Amino acid sequence: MERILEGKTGIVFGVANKRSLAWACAQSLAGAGMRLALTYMGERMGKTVKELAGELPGALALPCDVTRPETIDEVFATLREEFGGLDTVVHAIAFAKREELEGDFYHTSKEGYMLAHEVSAYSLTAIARRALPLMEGRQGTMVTLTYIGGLRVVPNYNIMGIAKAALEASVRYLAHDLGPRGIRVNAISAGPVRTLASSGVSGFTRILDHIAEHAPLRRNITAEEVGDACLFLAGPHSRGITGSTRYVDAGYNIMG
Ligand code: NAD
Ligand code: 0WE
Repeated sequence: MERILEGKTGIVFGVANKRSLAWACAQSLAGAGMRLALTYMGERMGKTVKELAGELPGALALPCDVTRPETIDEVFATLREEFGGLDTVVHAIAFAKREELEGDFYHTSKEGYMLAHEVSAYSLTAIARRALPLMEGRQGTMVTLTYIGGLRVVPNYNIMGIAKAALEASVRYLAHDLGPRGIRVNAISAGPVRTLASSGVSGFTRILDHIAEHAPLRRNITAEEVGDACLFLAGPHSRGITGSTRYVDAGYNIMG
């Protein structure tokens, strides 16, 4: 691996454990020489994520709950002290109440609708606004994670699909706002991968089997493939790309 991100700094939001797509992104970025901060939610994840950060040279592990904006402020205050500036933000956070991810979408409660959007969509903008002062004049990049359920109907994905549609639109508006400052913003639309979030989904194995049978590559993707796409979108090889959603899904999205 060429160390194309040597001397750069980044933050990866949403590490829960070693299966997290956030962790795969962190490993790819750190492998290219980037110094990282990882964020986790709640002290229960703290121990695991501190151990994971220990595997990456110079990495920090910081608590952050995006429903508590003061915790986002604290993250960026720490980054200013420890890193000075920031080149890359990776956003890999999503949450909806479990009862909203089954049955008919029209049963979605107002509270469940708002929570899914706060955590899974608005948080990207809340983070971007705070990251901006640290990213000024550095050709920075932001990468978020989305899913095909934001574009097409995936049964049971429900309110998360609406939130991902808002997230993908946020990527375009942020790309428009930040482009003049040299900052690029893109999303990776990943195929299904077994993680803490997806293991809580009933019927997830059936979804994996369906992809393995029907995707052009006739297999599922790996977290490492998402990490490497993140490396591409965060690094100089994608310097002409902003505002886009790139599929890392073994080609499944082209199927009719
Ligand atoms: P994960 O459970 O490892 O990661 C989700 C993260 O969101 C966790 O670290 C969790 O702590 C964090 N989070 C939830 N609520 C939060 C809050 N209030 N404040 C801060 N953090 C909070 O699962 P994952 O599958 O790696 O999910 C990462 C991203 O990838 C999500 O945006 C998800 O929608 C997306 N994605 C996942 C898949 C998949 O099949 N696993 C496919 C496409 C996209
Ligand atoms: O974005 C996701 C996961 C999102 C998610 C999952 C959970 C499960 C546990 C958000 N919040 C929660 N809350 C919980 O309490 N994916 C792309 C994975 C996923 O989730 C699905 C899927 C797929 C694929 C939900 C229903 C149908 C398919």
